[in-house]
Amino acid sequence: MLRRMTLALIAAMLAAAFRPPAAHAHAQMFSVAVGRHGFENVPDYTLFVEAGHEVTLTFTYADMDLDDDNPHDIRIKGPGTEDLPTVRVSRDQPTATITFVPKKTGTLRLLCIIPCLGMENLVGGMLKVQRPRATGAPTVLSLDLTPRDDGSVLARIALQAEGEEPLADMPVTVLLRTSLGGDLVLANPTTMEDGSAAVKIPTSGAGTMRITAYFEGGNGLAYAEARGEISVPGAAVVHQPGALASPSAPPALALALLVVLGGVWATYAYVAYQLARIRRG
Ligand SMILES: [Cu+2]
Repeated sequence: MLRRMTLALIAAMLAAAFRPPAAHAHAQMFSVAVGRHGFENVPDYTLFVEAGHEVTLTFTYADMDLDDDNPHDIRIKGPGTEDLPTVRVSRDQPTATITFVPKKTGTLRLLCIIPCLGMENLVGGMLKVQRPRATGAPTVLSLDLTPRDDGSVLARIALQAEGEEPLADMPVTVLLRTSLGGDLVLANPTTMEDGSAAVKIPTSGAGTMRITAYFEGGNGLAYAEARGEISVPGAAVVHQPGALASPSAPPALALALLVVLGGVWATYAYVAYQLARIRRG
């Protein structure tokens, strides 16, 4: 029964979210490929974990395609990690595990501490230790991102309890993942009668926007989140410079400017002339 409920919830979350959440509450087991292109092939690998709950990281060697061995000594650095082991993955030892309980919220670093091929890609890993998430009756949050004609993006959120029952009057948070890796809170709407909320997100140029919406849970309801990505095209409308900032100012504006400036200088000249006359007098 419980297993069926769990499966149904996972299926619903997968269907609702564009991508499954990075971390499930309390099942903090992660498999991390380690190779010359970075942790999981990216130089800025980031993992979100909950404080106060055990985290298990299983590292797997990802440089098997090289002719030579390229061992990596992996370490977690940051407050409270002094006693953690440094583990090695290599051709002969392709997996290694670190298990620990992050005590405090904050950011821990994940890095390779020996010279290796691609070492520059293995120094920027991060473990973001977050507040423990509320547990309770399962909730499902869905996020839908649609581009609007004015260049902004409309984020529509729906929050439901089990059995698709809408959850009204609940605070949800909409975050933007910035290029620096931080999260920026965009809005904190409250769900309406039908469990929905909508937020207009301004865009600041072309690129991919990564949006996360979450419901904190509490009062017997579990945490829920959904993530989405949307590619924003040229969005030239957003930061259009004023007419005078353009390389060639339109003639009418240039003329107007000339008249105004001319007026100012004429006034100066008149005052100077009057002063000279008074002095002579
Ligand atoms: Cu290495």
